[in-house]
Amino acid sequence: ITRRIAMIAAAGALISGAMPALAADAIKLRISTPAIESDWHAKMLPVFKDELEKLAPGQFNVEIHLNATLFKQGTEPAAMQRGNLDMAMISAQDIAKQIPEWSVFTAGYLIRDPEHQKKVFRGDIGKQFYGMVEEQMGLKILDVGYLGTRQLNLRGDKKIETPDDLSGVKLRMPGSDAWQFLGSALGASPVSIAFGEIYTALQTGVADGQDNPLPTDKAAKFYEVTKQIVLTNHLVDAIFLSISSKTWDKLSDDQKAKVMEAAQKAIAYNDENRIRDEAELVEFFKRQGLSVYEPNRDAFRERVQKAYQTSDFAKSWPEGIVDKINAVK
Ligand code: KDO
Repeated sequence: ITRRIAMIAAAGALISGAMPALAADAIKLRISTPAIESDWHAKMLPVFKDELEKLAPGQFNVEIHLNATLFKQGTEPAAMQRGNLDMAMISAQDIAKQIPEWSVFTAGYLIRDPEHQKKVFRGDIGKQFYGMVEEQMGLKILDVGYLGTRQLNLRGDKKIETPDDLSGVKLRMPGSDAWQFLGSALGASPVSIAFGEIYTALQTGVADGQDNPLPTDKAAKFYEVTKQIVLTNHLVDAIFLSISSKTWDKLSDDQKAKVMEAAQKAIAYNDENRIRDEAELVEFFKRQGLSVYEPNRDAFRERVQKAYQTSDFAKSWPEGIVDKINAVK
């Protein structure tokens, strides 16, 4: 047996010596996400994979796992920290569980629009906050992606003008303190449900509503089981394409640069498609029979901003950070 193993090993060495681009030599990059196939942040992953293959042929083996089949929503950071997962698209809410300063980015009505988001995270503030993630969590954020601007999407047909109108509304939010807090700040009664279970929860009435950006509402067909979309614009949401330092540190400088380049191409693809979609989708939902309208946004903004300013979260925000974020033009 030993001889046979030795022979196989020798043959392997021979083959890999002759063909360095063999898949067996390639660095495996396993990506896990709760995103569904038809949504833009899922569609950007094959873009990442193809770009990386073009830039570094045969050097990487990108494996994409959608629908939270590999890791449950929100457990990806811990999986990457343990070295069980290479890459994921994580949220500020996920990060805030371990780095309380990050909760500033879970606050509603802070980031103004996709452009503001890019400038904040690609500038000095991003450097400071990405540094914390690298040092404290052992994760490297490659780039920020625009997930979209979150809106309310409800089963009932009662018109919503102000946060008071949401009183008693069971609003599905993802399962973490930061998300639940946002639901309460909006005036609703938050219920924690994973992304993959939203459709059924809306269908059966376990939830009266949910909040997601319009492109996701379309991709997940939530319009089939809801009657209205209230354009609150309450959270300009981000996803952070990240890689475990355990994987990142194994790469050569050249490979790092190529992974970064492919990540930025994928993010650009996601952002362009989402921004275009958001401009067009109101009409789509109206054609599906939903009523889509703007509530009293000032009333929502005032209530949500006050809730965050006076929250425990705010106690951990770096001094002056809100002013600094506001000042980014
Ligand atoms: C959601 O569960 O509502 C959410 O939009 C939260 C995001 O942080 C992100 O996890 C997203 O779901 C998934 O990628 C599914 O689109």
